[in-house]
Amino acid sequence: MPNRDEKILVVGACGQIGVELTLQLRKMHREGVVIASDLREEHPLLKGTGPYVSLDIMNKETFHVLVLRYNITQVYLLAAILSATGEKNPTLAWHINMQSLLNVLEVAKEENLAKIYWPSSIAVFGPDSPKHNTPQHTVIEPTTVYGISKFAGERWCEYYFNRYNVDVRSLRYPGLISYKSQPGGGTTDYAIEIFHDALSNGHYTSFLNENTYLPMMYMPDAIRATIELMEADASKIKVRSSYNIGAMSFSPGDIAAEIKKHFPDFTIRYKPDSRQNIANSWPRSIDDSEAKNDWGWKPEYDIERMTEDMLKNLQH
Ligand code: NAD
Ligand code: AKB
Repeated sequence: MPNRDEKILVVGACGQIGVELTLQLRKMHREGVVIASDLREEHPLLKGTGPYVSLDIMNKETFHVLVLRYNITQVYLLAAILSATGEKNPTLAWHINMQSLLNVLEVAKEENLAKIYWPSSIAVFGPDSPKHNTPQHTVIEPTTVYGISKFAGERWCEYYFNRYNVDVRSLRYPGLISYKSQPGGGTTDYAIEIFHDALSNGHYTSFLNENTYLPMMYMPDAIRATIELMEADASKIKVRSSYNIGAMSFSPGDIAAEIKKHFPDFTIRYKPDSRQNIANSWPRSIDDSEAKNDWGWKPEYDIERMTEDMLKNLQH
């Protein structure tokens, strides 16, 4: 049951996850409880569904004032620079990914906010981490600036929880596949582009090789995981850095074969670019048994069901 005094701020609400998370949170709460914010103009799907404010999360003072003005009790921080974009400007990616989190954690500490959500990623793992069923606790030596910032962010989350009792919760999302809003510059974006190109011209040129396996998840599972984690009793949250969560693992070859079941004339060509190196450094599949044991995580979508749903929705 949502608490009547809860006031939720989503930062980065116009991005791939933010739009869908905001819409889902608004379904669950009374009108006006969920405030969406972003640097960008309000996303068309959010218009008319609730309050929207323009916010640069890098400005701690403005954020702090907003928290006080709206009596915010929970923050979902989704603003970040993703893996592929991060490699183009590493110092900017580090600055934005770290400072945004520190601003939120500091204000959460100062104002005693009830709960914070901040996502990490499978990008925390590096080439020396086990590739198959990568465990929760293992070698973590990321080689991308995005992964380094996510790993440092996880340490900060655990630190603020242990030192200041800030109830911050986190998931290491796999690559997320969705149709409502565009992806924001990641290495797993191919798995979304392929659907759009399959429908618009029957062909896709993949920037990853045919056999590049990566952990993936359909957006409805990711949104549900986020909300289930945030609603779980605090006593169940044993991992205060960030939880591994998984759903499926596939390669560009696999997803092309799945699309071909629906469109037999679909063709694919492989032309790997610099994103191949990023993908090579990441796990192929994830062990999410701690999330399953601690707070009951269970994915619903596999590659078949996800492909069917993506194609159905993109054709409407
Ligand atoms: P996205 O790039 O689609 O969205 C990020 C949003 O943040 C954008 O709308 C952007 O305008 C906004 N933003 C950027 N800088 C800002 C600032 N200074 N102030 C306010 N807003 C700002 O990203 P996403 O895919 O929705 O990812 C959200 C979070 O989830 C990120 O932390 C990302 O690392 C993480 N994540 C995403 C995936 C995925 O596959 N999408 C996988 C793992 C982790
Ligand atoms: C990316 O590819 O950068 C993201 C991620 C897995 O964190 N989708």
